[in-house]
Amino acid sequence: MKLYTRFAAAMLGALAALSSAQAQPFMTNVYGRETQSLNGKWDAIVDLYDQGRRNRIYLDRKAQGKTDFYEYSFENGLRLDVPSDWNSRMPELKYYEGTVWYARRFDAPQHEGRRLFLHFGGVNYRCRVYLNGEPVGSHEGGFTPFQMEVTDRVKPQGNFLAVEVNNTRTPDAIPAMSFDWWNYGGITRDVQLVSVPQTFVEDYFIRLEPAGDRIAADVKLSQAAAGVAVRIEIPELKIDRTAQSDEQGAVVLSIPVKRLERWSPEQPKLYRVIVSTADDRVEEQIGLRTLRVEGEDIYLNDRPVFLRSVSFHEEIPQRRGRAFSEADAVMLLSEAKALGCNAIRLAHYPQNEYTVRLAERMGFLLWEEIPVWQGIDFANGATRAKAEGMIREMIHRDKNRCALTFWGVANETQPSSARDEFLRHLIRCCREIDSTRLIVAAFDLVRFDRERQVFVMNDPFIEALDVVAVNKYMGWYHPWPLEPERAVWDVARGKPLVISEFGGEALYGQHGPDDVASSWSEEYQERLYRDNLRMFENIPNLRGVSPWVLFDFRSPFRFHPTNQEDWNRKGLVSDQGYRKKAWYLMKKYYEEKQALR
Ligand code: GCB
Repeated sequence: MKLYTRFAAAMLGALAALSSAQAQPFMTNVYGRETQSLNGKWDAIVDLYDQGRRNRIYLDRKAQGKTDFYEYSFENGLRLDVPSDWNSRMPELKYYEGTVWYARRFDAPQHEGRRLFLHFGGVNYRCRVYLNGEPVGSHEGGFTPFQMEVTDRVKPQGNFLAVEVNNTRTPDAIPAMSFDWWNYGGITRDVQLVSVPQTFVEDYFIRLEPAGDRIAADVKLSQAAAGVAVRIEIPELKIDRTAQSDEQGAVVLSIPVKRLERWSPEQPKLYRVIVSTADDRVEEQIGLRTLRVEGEDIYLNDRPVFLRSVSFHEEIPQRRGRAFSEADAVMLLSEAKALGCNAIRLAHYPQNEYTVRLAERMGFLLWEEIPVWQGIDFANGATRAKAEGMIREMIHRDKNRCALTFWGVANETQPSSARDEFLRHLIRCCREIDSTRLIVAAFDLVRFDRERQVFVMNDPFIEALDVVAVNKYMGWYHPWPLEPERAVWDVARGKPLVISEFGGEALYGQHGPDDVASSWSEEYQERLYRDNLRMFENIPNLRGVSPWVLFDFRSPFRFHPTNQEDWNRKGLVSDQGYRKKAWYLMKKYYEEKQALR
């Protein structure tokens, strides 16, 4: 009963978080549904002065009479790939921040008696969607999915879909005015037309209960349909259970399980799970494992774990563009695997579902966060509502991924009562939907206490977290106050601590003295890594490290004309895919850590 109430409350909460102007909550596991891809070449119009809406260009009118004319046409103009970003399409759009209209036609035959939804994996940053000349919804937030029901609006032939996309930075947005990555604009993830029966399996949350001997399965049908038989099958475990939905259209089961092979980075076992009704059937691979924090340790399947992590942005450096495909996910994750990682911090926003799903199959523990990245207007209620929408959308999408270990609520925030209230609210939202993950935030507040000669941090907010994470750039933004091997930490004792960022810049192929930061040399970066790894031995509650960052990435405020050229050069791997010296050092460190297990 208690479980059920929590699930129902979470669903209601998800609804409440979305303002009426926004899209409805979306179905889980869209890739397990009957879909028609709307990816491909779309027509586009660049609308620098935001005149398209006033001129209703989404009507796509054509001159009829002799006196008619329209000062636009989607035909024979700019073409953009979906998914992709516009910045990498041509030099004129490299720095563009503003509005671009996307449009395409599609047919949708054979959907008699079905419900249809337009599903967007991600559009950066805000968008309005128009179908056959009518507005059908809008969304804000560049890194989470949304959907719109279009059942009564789709024609068998000749539909015209227009999307007004805008990536202007604003102080009330998340992220806000400045952030250290490229502000790629566009429809950056898959677009699909999803076809489902009238009453369909909208949502489910399937996981191993903390004691490890039962599987919890919560299912929610799309309509509050009582008395519908909902079946859950896990053939390999010989589980086949059917239960009737209640008056909310919900089913809550707790199923005993024996001889389970648990998911872990070493053995990323997944089971085929089928959720069905007489009308609908959704299938996917789900892993089962337990997770908890006890004292200063993180336990996965009752064994303490040390995170050999790394971060990357959702970017393919060699292509200079947003990552969006499964092939992109293979590239990013293979390099993390080669480094010896068992964990990834997905920086600094929810990345696409291909990456998350493949990471799970490859055996990475995941940290996923929303882009509450410095400079957020914490006192603004509208901003808080946006953050809530994002965190709910992220958890809603990925809660069935057992690889998901951490929900990250913030990166580098300064203490204030407005911040505390904002973040506490986000944590409540997380726990309401999913009480099984560890809540984490990254801080940049560690400083050297000269009197005590130790590193300390003073932010009472850490009490609200399961795991405390620190970004610390010793040897780069902060000179060493003493020898690295004497640098002792007394930070967040009693809780597990993770170094969520450290590192420094080097230009691949550039050689120079290992003690001059401005040499931007591989030798300097390598030494900086060596020093930091030494310091890590003196952090008693250290339970994981995550170098910043796997690849060089594009950032518009990295101005140095020869060493940076709009690139943040902290990558262990260059923009061309070459490994720098520090990569090899880090790999050795991870090999040694693994051997200690
Ligand atoms: C940080 C940020 C990260 C930056 C990094 C840097 O502390 O969390 O997003 O890219 O520093 O390179 O300065």
